[in-house]
Amino acid sequence: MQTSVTTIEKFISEQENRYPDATGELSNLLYDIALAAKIIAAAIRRAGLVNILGSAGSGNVQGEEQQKLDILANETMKNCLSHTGRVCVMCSEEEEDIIPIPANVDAGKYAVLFDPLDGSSNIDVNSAVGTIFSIYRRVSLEGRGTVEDVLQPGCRQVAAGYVMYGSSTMLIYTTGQGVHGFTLDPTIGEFLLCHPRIITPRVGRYYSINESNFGRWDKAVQQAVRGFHGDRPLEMAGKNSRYIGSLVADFHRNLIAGGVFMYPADTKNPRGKLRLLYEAAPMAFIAEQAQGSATDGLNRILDIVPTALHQRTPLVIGSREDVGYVADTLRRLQVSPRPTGTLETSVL
Ligand code: AHM
Ligand code: MG
Repeated sequence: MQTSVTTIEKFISEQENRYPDATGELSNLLYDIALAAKIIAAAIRRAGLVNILGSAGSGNVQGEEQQKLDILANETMKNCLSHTGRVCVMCSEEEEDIIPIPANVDAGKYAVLFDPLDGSSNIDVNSAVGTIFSIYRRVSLEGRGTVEDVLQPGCRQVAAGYVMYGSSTMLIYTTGQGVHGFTLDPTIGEFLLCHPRIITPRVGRYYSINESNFGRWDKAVQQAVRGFHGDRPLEMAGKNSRYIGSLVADFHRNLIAGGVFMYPADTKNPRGKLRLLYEAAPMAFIAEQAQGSATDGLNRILDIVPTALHQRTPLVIGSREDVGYVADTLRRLQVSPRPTGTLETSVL
């Protein structure tokens, strides 16, 4: 039996020790999230057994059906974060407004945003789902946090990550010092380092997109996807298709094996389906830290200045050359109005 392992706690504190000014607050915030992940993972594992699957009968703010585990995951994240004194405000994909911390708790210096259980339509069929989180330093000057603390462009994130509840539970995070992955060992209840410094391949093996939307995309997106089919061999070598319909699982596979995930705008979702703050921005931070990239098709995701908590965005994310190929194709074939509130766009 292996006796030398690196726990997430040891790894984070070793990373932090490199910075003499670090106070440990961000590290502790990451442990809080790791604790929430263990609680959610345990609930998901038990779900099939205790028959708590199924709709809770209440819609979320996007009018989508909310599953019971969505509620449990949302409450778990809030409970693990709100009383620590490290957080000034929270924000969840499942709630309409910002979530203030309790009045009797001192406000901390971080704003935390999360999608407590992404891909929840996959729960009933026992496919992978995940929790996505994003952390910003507060910008409001005093008191409890405000909406201004959460409406920040992704390039200001101090940390982001996701937990994937799959055949095993994994936690992947970045604090801007590379991307690191941990697997939960259920026998000892610890996340153990398994993927230090993840670098995603420059060119991917896979493309991941919901092709049932093909007829609803504009011509430029169709053309880019035809490239992935292998129909434009001079521009793009054909790729294998993989799509689960669970962003965390689709993104994770492509991060490790190389690939591009796309959820473009379509006639049903003219601004895209995925949420900028809870899905696109944190995943974009991770992708860039792994030497991949992320755009809304044309513009860098991390430069978009959010104007609303539940703003949606088209998303093209993954291996750098594949994301660049999509941007080149869209630029050549379409003149798309730039989304409002975009900072100076980085050259891809
Ligand atoms: P959710 O936040 O309501 O779970 O929706 C987001 C999910 C993503 O995980 C996934 O990439 C996408 O929706 C799949 O959408 P579709 O079923 O339209 O392909
Ligand atoms: Mg989601």
